[in-house]
Amino acid sequence: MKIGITCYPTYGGSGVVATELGIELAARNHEVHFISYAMPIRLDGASERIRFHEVEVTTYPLFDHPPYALALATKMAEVAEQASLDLLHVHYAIPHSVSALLARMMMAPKRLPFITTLHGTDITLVGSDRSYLPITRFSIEQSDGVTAISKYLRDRTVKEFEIKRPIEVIPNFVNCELYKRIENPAARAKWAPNGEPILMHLSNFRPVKRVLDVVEIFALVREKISAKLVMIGDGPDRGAAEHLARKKGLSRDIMFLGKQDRVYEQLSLADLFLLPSELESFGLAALEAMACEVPVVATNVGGLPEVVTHGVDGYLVEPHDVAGAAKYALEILTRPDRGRAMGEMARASANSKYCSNDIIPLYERYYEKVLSGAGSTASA
Ligand code: GMT
Repeated sequence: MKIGITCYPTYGGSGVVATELGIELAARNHEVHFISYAMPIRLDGASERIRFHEVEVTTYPLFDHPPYALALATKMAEVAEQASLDLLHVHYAIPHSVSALLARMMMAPKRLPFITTLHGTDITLVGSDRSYLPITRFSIEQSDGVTAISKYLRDRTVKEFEIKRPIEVIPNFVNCELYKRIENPAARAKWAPNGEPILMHLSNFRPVKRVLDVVEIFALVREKISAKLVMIGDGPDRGAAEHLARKKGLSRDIMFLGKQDRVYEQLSLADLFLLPSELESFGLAALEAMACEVPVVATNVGGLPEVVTHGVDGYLVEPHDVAGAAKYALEILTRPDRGRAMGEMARASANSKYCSNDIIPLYERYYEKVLSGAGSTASA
């Protein structure tokens, strides 16, 4: 198949999923065309069957806000024509599904179906804002196929947007051959020279991730035991988190690495992963940690209970419950045997439910279904 993929190319779960999907599809002999304003992170010349098409947004003094959605629609139609695309697959509804809808109309009478994958904040935060809700609902209804990355997100979309059409749940995935535990004592020793346990967090440091809670949880852990915290990623709350770390006298114990390319190398070094988000439609970072045999302490929100099983491969607490999270963190870190056993369960869960080898064929089958014209009808 010839597939056009559009996503946000920046540091964030939906862009990562879209990029990894494109790489996996190319490895399965599909031709993949990424259409976005910049080369997606993690897409570094991955395959000769992958092309990148940059959307250039012309500005003009009249435009306070250059109309990216229109430039994107134009580029989608152009690429579809030149590369004879079979379909477009857009990640994150706003504004990508609207651009795809325009591109489909521009291509008529040639057929250019499009699939929208919902990732989370496109529904729960941005999409539910009154200024975007009607057009988000319209573009979902108009899509030739719609997928959501968790049951939670599908159900919430159907309820809040009063969607009548079927939405297929295709969960996020991880490359289980790449994301696996590789012991590296020398690398560990750089962060934890005295064999301290290592806690880790990875996100885009947006308010929804509650990175200050990560620091607070660590501070409570640190009151009881020696430990180190590694923070991976960057975003609006990084400065506040660094400030809090300094205020608590923990600068030597907390390392802020910023954005990293091969996060599996770091995740493999962790003893515990913290994800105390206010909301998480799936929690891809938690899954990536689990694949590396790292147990997770996360919040009992959104799609996270579909990923983390409380008491088996991690623990779930209510949002803002810093003390509860610290208690569970200590339970894991002070009993390394328990931590390792939970880590192995985490890997087993990732392996059995979320490996790319099992999930990518679900996308391929869904593409075929949409191409056959059956994407808007319920599965048998
Ligand atoms: O919050 C983020 O990490 C960004 C956001 C995105 O769209 O880039 O992430 C959403 O999509 C990820 C990939 O499907 C999910 O793993 C995240 O749970 C989801 N974020 C939220 O729901 C807050």
